[in-house]
Amino acid sequence: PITIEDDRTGLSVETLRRALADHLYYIQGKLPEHASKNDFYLALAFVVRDRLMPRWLYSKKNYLQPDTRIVSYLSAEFLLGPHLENNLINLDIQDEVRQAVQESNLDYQVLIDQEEEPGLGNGGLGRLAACYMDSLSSLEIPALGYGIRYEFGIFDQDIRDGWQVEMTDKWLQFGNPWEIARPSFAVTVKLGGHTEPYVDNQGQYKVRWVPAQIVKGIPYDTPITGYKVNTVNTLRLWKSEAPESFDFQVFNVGDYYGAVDQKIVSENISKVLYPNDEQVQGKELRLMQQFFFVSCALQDMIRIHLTSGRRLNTFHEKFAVQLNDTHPAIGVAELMRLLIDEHDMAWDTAWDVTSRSFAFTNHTLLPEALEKWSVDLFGRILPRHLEIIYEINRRFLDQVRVKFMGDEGHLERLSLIDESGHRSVRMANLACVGSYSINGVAALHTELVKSTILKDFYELSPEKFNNKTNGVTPRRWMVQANPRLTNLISSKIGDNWIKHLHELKGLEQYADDPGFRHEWRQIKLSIKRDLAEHIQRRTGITVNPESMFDVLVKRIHEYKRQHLKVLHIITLYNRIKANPDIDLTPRTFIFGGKAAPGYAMAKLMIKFVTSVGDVVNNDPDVRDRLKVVFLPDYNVTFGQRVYPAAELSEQISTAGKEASGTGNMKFSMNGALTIGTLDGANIEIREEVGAENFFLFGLKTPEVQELKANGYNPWDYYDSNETLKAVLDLVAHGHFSHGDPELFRPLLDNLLHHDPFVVLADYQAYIDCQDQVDQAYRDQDNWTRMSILNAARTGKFSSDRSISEYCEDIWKVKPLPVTVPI
Ligand code: 26M
Repeated sequence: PITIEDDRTGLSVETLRRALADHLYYIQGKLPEHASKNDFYLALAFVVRDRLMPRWLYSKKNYLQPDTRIVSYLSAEFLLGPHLENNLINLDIQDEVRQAVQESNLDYQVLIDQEEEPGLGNGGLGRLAACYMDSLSSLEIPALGYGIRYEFGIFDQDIRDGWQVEMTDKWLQFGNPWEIARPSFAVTVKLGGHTEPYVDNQGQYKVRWVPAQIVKGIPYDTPITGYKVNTVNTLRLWKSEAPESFDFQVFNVGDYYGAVDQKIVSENISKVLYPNDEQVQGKELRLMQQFFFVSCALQDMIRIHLTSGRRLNTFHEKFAVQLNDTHPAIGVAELMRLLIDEHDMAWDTAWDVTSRSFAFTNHTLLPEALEKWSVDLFGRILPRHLEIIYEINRRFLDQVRVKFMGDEGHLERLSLIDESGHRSVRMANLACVGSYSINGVAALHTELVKSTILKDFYELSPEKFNNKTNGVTPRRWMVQANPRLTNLISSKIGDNWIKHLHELKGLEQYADDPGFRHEWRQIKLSIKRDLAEHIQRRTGITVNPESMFDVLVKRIHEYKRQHLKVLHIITLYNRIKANPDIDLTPRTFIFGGKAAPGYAMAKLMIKFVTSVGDVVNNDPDVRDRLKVVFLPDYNVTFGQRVYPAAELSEQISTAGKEASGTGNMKFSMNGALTIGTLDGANIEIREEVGAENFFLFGLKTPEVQELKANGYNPWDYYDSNETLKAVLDLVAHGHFSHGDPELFRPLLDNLLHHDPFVVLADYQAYIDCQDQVDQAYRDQDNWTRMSILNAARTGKFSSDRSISEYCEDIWKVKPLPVTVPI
C-alpha cells in the first residue's frame, strides 16, 4: 500500500528530507545555494519542533484539567544547553534525522554545532533546574518552569594575555527556533509608588497599591521534551516590555525624554543575567528582576487555576511551587498580595493557601550569598510587600514568643527583618516562614543547614526540613555527551539504564572482563584524542592523548580552590626542575570556568593558572610531560565534551563549603575517578562507588571548624613545609610573572595571612593523595576496572531519583501520561 506522510509529523527519512527542504524554502526563505549553515540549522530545528508539537499541545491541555496537579519550578536561572540533539534523542528520531541530513548533502555535526546555547544561568543552581525539568518530563509529571528570558545570558569569556575578558552573550541574534511568544497571556507588574487605604463597594477596608510604574511581562514558551514519552512540559520565560500606553501620562505634559526613560527601565528588567554566584550585591534592578518574574508566574498560575474551573482557596491543591533558592522568595508576599488585594481573600485563608503552596530549596551556606535587601530600597520598589512582610512577621513572632518564651535571641534571629545596623529584609527567613518544606541539596549540606544558617528555624519546625541530594540527567550527560560509551554499555546490558540508572549496576560483572576493559579504555582514548584536537584548535597547545586527563571545571571561586590545584602543578614542576629525569606520570591539566566580573581574586586565579601554564608548557626540561590548559568560555556545550574525556575529576573544595556539586556526578558517570574532599555530594559518591575507588584527602568539616576556632595560622604551614615553601617562594619571586613579584602578591598575601579556605592546611594531604593517583594510573588495568565500577555505581545520581523523591516527599504529585490522539 502507498502511505503518504504529513510533512509536519512524518518520521521516515524521505519525509524528513522533504520537510527540511520545505522549511528552508518557506520558513527561512532561502534557496539551498544561498543558505548559510545557520539557515540549515534553523530549518532542521523547525522540522524537529513540528514533530514535538502534538505532544506539547496535549501536555498543555492536561494542565487545564481541574484535577491535574502541577509542579511549578520558580528559578531565576535555567542553564539549558543546546536543545536540538537533546530533542532528537528524546523523540528517538536521531538515526532517521542523521540519514535525512546526510541525504540532503549536509553534515549532521556541523548543523548541531550551529546552535547557540541558551546560557540563562551561572552554574550549578541553573544547571540543576535544567536537569530537573528534563526529569520531570521524562517521569511524566505535569510541570511548568518559570523564569526570566534574559536577552543576554551569562557572558562569553575570552582569555587575553592570560586574563578573563567578558563579552556580551548575544544568544538571540540569529533567531531562536525553540521559543514561542504568547503575547495573549501577557500580564502587568507594578513597581514603586505608595499604598493607600480605601473602603471597597462591599464596605471592606482594603489597601490599594498606587504604583509609580507598570511593566508588561510577555511569556515565551520553550518545550521540554521527556525521554521516549509523550510528556512535553513548558518552560515559560518572561520578557519585560513597556506597556503600549507607557508614554501617555508623561507625554501629554511634554516630557518626551522622561517617557522614553521609563520605557528603557521597563525593557531593562529582563535585559541581562547577573553574573555573580555565591555573592550578592543588593542591586535595585536585581530586586526588580526577581519580583517581575515571580509576579508574572503567580498571575499566570492563578489564571490557569481559574481556567481549570477551580476556586482560589484550593490553589495549593493545584500547584506545588518550588523556590529555587531565595531568588524567587518574594513570591510568598506576592501571592498574599494577589489573594488579598486583588482577589478579596481574607488574611487567614490567604496565609493558609500560601504557606501550603511553597517549598524552598537552599543551595549555599556561604554567608555572603544570603540575600538581604535594605528596608529602604525594598520599600521604594515594593511598598505593599513591605507592609505584608511586616504583618507576616508580626504574626510569626507572636507564635515564636509562645514557643521560646522570653528569649530575645531567638526573636532577633528568626525575625524577617534584620534590625542590627541598617535594617534589612532577610529573604531566607521569608522563604522558611512561607514554606511547608525546606531542603538542602546533599546529606552533609542538609545537616549543616539545620545546625548552622537555619538552626533556629530547624528548632522551631524540624518537620519542615528534609534532604534531597542533587542529581543530573543521564540523557544529556551520558547518552548525548558520550554516545560511544552509551553504545558499549547498551550492547552489554540493554538500554533500560537510560531511564533507570540503577541498572548500570549490571556493568559490575564486566569490570574484570579483559575484553570489556579494553573496549572501555579504547573509547576513553578516542574521546581524549578528539578533545586533544579541540584543545589544539582553541588554544594552540599540543597535548598528549596518552597522558592522564586531569580536569577541574566549575565556576572560579576561592572556596572551590582552583589555586590548590595550581600549587600541585608547581610542586610537580619543581620536582622536574630538581631532577629532570624523574619518572612521573604524564598529565594534562584541563581547567575551565568563569569568574564573576567583580570578583578580583577569582580573576587573578585565572591569571595564575594561565601564567603557570605558560612557563610549564614551554620549559624544555618538562619535555611535554605536563601540560596546563585553560579552555576559555566553559559552558554546557563544552561540558558535554570534557566530562567524557576526563580520567581524574577534581572535587577539592574546602569541606563544608560546596553544598553538593553536580559536576562531580557527571564525571563519575562517565568513568572518571574522583580526587576529592569529604564535601557535598562527594561523600555520597564515595559511599556508592566504594572508598577503594575514590581518592580521598583533606580536613573534614569539623576539623576545618576546629582549626579555625583555634586560630588558624597559614604561615605555620608555609614555615614548616619545605616543598610548600619552595612553591610559594617561586611564585613570590616572579617566576611565573616575568620576574614581577607584584602580580600574584594579593593571592599570596591572602594565602599566607588569611587563607579563609584552608588551602595551605590541606596542601600536603593533597600532594600525597595525588602521588597515590600517579601510582594508581600506572596500573592501567586496575585503573580501568575502577573506572568501570565508578560508572556502574552512579545510579543514585540520576536526577530522576532526585525528582522522584521531590514528588513523593514534598510535592505529592503523580505521573500523568499524556495521550496524543492520532
Ligand atoms: C544571587 C543574587 C544576585 C545575583 C546572583 C545571585 C546568585 C545566582 C546564582 C547566587 C547564587 C547562585 O548560584 C549558587 C549555586 O549555583 N549554588 C550551587 O548549587 C548547586 C545546585 O544545588 C550545588 O550543587 C552547588 O554546590 C552550589 O554551589
